[in-house]
Amino acid sequence: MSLVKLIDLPSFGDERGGLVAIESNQSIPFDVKRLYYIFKTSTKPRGFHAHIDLRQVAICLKGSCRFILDNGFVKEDVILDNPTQGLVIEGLIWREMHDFSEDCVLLVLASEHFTEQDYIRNYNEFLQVVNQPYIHPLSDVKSKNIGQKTKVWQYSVIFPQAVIGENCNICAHTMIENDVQIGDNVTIKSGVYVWDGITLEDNVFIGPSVTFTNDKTPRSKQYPDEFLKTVVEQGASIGANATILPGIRIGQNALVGAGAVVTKDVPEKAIVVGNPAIIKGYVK
Ligand code: T46
Repeated sequence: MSLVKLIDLPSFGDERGGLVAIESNQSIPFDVKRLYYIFKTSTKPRGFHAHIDLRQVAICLKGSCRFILDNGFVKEDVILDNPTQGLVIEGLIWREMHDFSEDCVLLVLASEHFTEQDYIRNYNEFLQVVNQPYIHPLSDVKSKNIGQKTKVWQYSVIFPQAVIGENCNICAHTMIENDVQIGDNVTIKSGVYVWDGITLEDNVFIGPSVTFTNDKTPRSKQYPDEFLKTVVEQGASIGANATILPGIRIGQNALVGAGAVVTKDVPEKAIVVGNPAIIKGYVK
């Protein structure tokens, strides 16, 4: 989706001249609490900040200027030179204004009263905020070791010592215990419990309701000194409902078929299916 959101303002111009009518919550998509205008502009650029909560519509009443909008991943440019058009700026967007014409008059309608606390004026700080992990409010996440851009969805429980890398997707209804290492770009679909002793390396995909285990002889209230270690190596994928018995290594880029019961190590790039899982071939 483009960062540049232009709205056409209701315009009633006729042979007598132009007339634009602006109304809160109608032509403008929020309650306008403040307006300000920038005029007698110089060639110096302005802006260079983001807002945490503010929604704004910028309208160039006279002349022109160029906005750069940046969400931390992509940057887009737009020239404002039309008083019947408004640029909506909302969400965490770094904005810069350049190339003001001498006669530029820029009107900005804002959803909140002025507060300096709402500004992020340092670009690195902005990038940190944009990239911070997204933790859904209905999850229970105790770990502080969660990488940038990782998303944790509803009803996920993450224990305090778990380590999770960057850009992972931890879907709803999952649990991740303490002695767990998860690399970058890992996807864990819903209904997966990642117990103590399990490592998922970078780019691993764990399908829905995959079952991991960590004890060959489980007895209620009896705990081994250490749980058996399972490692899913880089780029491996495990299909829905597969069961991985304890202490197993699944090799790089291997593919485990849906419903397979994996009872021994899986070599690199092997495709395994069935119960007990056997090698059906190798990925190219
Ligand atoms: C934005 C872009 C498009 C106030 O006291 N009240 C106000 O309502 C405003 C807008 C500014 N100020 C003060 C804060 C600064 O001490 O005016 C001074 C200049 O503001 P700033 O340097 O932020 O101006 P610009 O042109 O760089 O940015 C402005 C808006 O501040 C900002 O919200 O999105 O226009």
